[in-house]
Amino acid sequence: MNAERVAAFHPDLITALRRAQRVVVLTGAGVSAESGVPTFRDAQAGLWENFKPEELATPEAFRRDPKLVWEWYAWRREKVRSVQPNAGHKALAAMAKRFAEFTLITQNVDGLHQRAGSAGVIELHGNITRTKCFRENIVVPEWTNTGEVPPRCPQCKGHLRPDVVWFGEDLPEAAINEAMRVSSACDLFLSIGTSSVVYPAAMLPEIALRTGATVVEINPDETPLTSEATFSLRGPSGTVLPELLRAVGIS
Ligand code: BJW
Repeated sequence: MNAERVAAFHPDLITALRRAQRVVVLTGAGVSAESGVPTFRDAQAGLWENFKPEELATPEAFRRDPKLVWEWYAWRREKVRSVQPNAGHKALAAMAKRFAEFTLITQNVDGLHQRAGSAGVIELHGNITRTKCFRENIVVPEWTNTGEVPPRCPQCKGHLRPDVVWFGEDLPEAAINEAMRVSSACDLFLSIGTSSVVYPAAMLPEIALRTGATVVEINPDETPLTSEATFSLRGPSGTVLPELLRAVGIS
């Protein structure tokens, strides 16, 4: 594709972007897909192809087989370390500077928005690069590597686990509260690269719609949000976002 091409977007969408004062963006795994990070519900590769992510990302799975779950996250952590932010992450970092208020909320645990230059990112589901104690629920920055998998907490000798939010666990309170506050007070909400099936994150565009915001979805596939969104743009975020910004005159 010619990088200079500017796709035709609905004129009302361009107007909404040009007029927006308070912008909220919610991202999901699709935003990192073009960096080479498999999306959450993608088929797992190699060693992990026989496991369903939904069945590994739970406290019950960790209790049942802590070694298996720790190793899955160790494999994913290495993957994340080996990749770079893509054009979609960079477009969002550039957008922040162009609106009076701009909040980036992510469900992703890979830290790629921050590496692309986004500041103040609200991480709803934690961060895979941090580790915490399963028993005490406190972040553990360092531990002695004895070869045991998972390693043990230096304080209580309980198992360590990734500092991410598993199914059935509460989201970090400050993060979800702030996400709901900005979603109910924005005039433009973008939902990008998420299947819109995991709550409470999937509630955020619903809140924005109810309070009268323009809601724009960017995704190659339809989701439960598609029929509700004001505009739904079909395509990969690493292409659609830069094109949209060029059309609005932001990049
Ligand atoms: C592209 C692309 C490209 C591809 N460009 N796009 C209300 C109703 C029903 C259920 C519940 C409810 N409230 C709570 C629940 C239960 C549960 C839930 O939502 N279950 C549903 C699945 C039914 N929620 C919870 O348990 C949450 N906790 C909670 O609510 O606490 C209170 C409570 C406690 C006890 C009982 C009940 C309530 C916690 C949710 C935690 C989610 N954690 C995970 C794992 C994080 C760690 C890890 O990564 O391993 O977060 S699950 C997983 O899903 C991960 C993701 O952040 C999250 C969302 O996935 P995402 O980002 O949408 O990825 P995909 O793979 O699903 O989709 C990718 C999309 O990208 C696709 O649409 C592609 O088309 C698209 N795409 N290429 C743009 N290039």
